[in-house]
Amino acid sequence: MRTRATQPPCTALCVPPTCVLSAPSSPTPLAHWPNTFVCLEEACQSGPLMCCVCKEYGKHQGHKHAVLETEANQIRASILDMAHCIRTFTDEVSEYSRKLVGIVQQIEGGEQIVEDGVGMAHTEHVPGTAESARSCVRAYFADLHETLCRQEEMALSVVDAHVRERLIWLRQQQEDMTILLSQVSTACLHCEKTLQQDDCRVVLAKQEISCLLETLQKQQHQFTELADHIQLDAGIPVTFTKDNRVHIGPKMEIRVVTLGLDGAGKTTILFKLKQDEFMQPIPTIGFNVETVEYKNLKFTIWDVGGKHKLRPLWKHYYLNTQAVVFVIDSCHRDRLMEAHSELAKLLTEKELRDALLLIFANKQDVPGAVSVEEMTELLSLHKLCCGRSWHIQGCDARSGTGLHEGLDWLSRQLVAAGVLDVA
Ligand code: G3D
Ligand code: MG
Repeated sequence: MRTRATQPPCTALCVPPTCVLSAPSSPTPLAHWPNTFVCLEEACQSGPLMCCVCKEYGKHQGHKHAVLETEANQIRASILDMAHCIRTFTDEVSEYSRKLVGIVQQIEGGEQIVEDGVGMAHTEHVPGTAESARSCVRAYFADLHETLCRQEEMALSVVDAHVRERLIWLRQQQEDMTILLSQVSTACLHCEKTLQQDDCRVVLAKQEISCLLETLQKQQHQFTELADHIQLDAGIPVTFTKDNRVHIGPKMEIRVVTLGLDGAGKTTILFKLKQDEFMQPIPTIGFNVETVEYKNLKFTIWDVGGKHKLRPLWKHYYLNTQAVVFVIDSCHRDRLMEAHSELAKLLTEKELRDALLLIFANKQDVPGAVSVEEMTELLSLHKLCCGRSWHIQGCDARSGTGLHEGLDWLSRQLVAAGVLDVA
């Protein structure tokens, strides 16, 4: 018995042109497939089943060659189409693989044959992008290292200068104390000698002794005053700024300039920080300067008049300024654009390039005041202050609300992390 499993079916290509179809007489070898018919063509008889052409095109009816040819041509055309697609696809994959090889080579670098000036070919090492990236990192860190070494040297020279000055002063003090001790012992000797002399000489020495005792008393008084004022302490408290400068001493001095339009509340802020009490401010004609101590920082704050005529003077206060406090009146919406343009001008100043910028959105106590968020939006602060260390803080200078938060931000920006004494 012919089975499907043991022999392949007849294909279209093996079908003879004159294949004749006939209903299989019963019993047939394919009796288990009652609806199929066997091609009676002799060549098909050797196949296991009805040939596929009979199956597709003409059960009982003979092969329809025209249809067969059309179908075959369609298949051929689709094979050709597919072949074209496959070619394109192969080209694309090859191109991609070629690119991959190229990229790997570019990353790894390697030997390349190049011609010299006289046409002699020789191999040359071409650095890959990996090598270039490594060189870039090395150059960056070498630069950083150099900067750090320079900063370290500068910081050490500050410490050395401090130590030198302090030792000079201490040695001077040592010398002064030696002289003082010798003067005291000379006076004591003199007194002792006088004590042993007869009455007449003692009386004669009265003037000299009282002068001596008076001098000694003066020296003692001076010494006590000095000792009260000077704390003998071997400690050298060191603080670092974020730009790696070193500061020696219990308080770090920071120069701040307070700017803003007239009436924004600059003077009120300064007075509030200084005295922690509200004083009726008078319009600032020139400038006010106050020292405000906060945590381990000592802010020297320059409050410069904000009237239109005085604004050209602002630039005289920029030199060595580490921070600008720009005060804005939050309840004066119609002056916001004027404040914006003054701030924009300020930010273009070369001397203030590295200065921190703290913006106080003042008068937040006034109903309807522009909020910090709205102010940030209205003045396009993110765009305006891009690339600079800045912060906007809402405040009310009359009560002092928000002022210390602003100074806290400044402290955090100025002093290297971990060094700030937050006590
Ligand atoms: P300036 O130094 O920037 O020019 P001033 O501004 O400090 O002289 O303040 C201008 C006015 O605003 C003052 O009022 C002051 O009392 C007031 N002011 C300052 N800060 C605040 C605040 O936070 N809230 C409120 N409500 N008023 C404030 P006068 O009336 O004296 O002009
Ligand atoms: Mg003022």
